[in-house]
Amino acid sequence: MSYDPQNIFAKILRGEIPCDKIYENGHALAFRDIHPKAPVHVLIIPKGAYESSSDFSEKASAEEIAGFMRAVHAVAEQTGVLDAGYRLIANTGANGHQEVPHFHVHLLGGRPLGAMLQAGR
Ligand code: DGP
Repeated sequence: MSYDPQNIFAKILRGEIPCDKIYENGHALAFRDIHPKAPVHVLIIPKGAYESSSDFSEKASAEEIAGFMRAVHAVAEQTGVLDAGYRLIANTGANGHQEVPHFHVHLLGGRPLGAMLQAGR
């Protein structure tokens, strides 16, 4: 699978579609999820064209990875969830239920989130 430059997050990065921006640095952009599942639900995406978590971890430079992770921390700090805690999710591929083929991490918080997954094999 090759990166699709017409995916919705690529359009947000190019400014073709608006977003509720929370934070931006040289390597990452963070904005509120359009369908929030918690009081705080922010998506953090790299500015580079990476389709998934695997693609990003395999191919991104050390600077891109550092910039991305710093953005995750900045969002946690800015949204006030550092002390109470929060959850990071990176849905990847078909079994991971990844809908948008541009790597993104969901940062969720603002209430107790319960167990990570329902039991099941
Ligand atoms: P997933 O690929 O399943 O990890 O989740 C994609 C998320 O992206 C989903 O929670 C909804 C969100 N989303 C989809 N389209 C848009 C959009 O145009 N704007 C924003 N802010 N979020 C979007």
